Amino acid sequence: MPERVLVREIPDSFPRALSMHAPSSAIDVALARQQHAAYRHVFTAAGVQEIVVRADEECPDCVFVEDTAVIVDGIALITRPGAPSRQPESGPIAAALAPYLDLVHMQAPATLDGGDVMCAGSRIYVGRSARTNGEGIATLAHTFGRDRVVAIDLPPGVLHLKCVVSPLDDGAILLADDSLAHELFAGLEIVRVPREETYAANAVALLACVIVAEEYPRTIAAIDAAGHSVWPVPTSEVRKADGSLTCQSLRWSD
Ligand code: CIR
Repeated sequence: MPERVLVREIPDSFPRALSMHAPSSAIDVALARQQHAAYRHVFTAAGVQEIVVRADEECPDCVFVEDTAVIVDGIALITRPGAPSRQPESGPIAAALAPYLDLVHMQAPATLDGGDVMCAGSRIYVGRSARTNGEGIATLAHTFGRDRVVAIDLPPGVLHLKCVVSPLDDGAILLADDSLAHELFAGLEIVRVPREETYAANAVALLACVIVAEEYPRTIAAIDAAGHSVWPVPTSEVRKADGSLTCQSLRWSD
């Protein structure tokens, strides 16, 4: 259970956020902010202390704070996000984390998006992707321990590792069907997400509940059957910018 959560406000420039495919309709910033508030409410209702960083209009993607840091065992690795337009996002997040955590700063030419990193069991899985390069993976391994880090080549078209897999609890993960080989996650219980609900494989597990994208009934039923209570939230606007749930926060205990 995280004690703290860091989120960042949505800028007016959010409709200019990166996306792999043009959305069918433009991002509605007011609706995006309502949906962000619904997401944030789950944490505060669970008693998690919230730290809020102000939006930066020059950074349309700044709500996606997960990509700017990887937090493990009291250390925050401040990343160089793989998209150059997103690299200025890391500085203000580092400043906001500094009172709570020891910071390590990734150096060029390394790039890594936090969305490519998943801690599950004793391991740290990292996706090699269009955003995360070999030097980024080497920095992750150097920072947190080579023995714990498992690198996975992502299939083409998958933006981040956690688009298809996310942790449910210490011993279980949610994994989209037909995405990654189950053998990669030996020792972990796999809760399967049907291929047509792949988007819902990105969920945020708190002690009290699991935050899941609404409108994915088979995934919600699978998480429920695995013994977790589910808190569905709306995601239509972040999804237009290739965002989902884990990417909207950084979570840790200190
Ligand atoms: C991007 O392309 O970088 C953003 N529009 C979306 C980032 C989503 N981040 C994540 O899933 N960790």
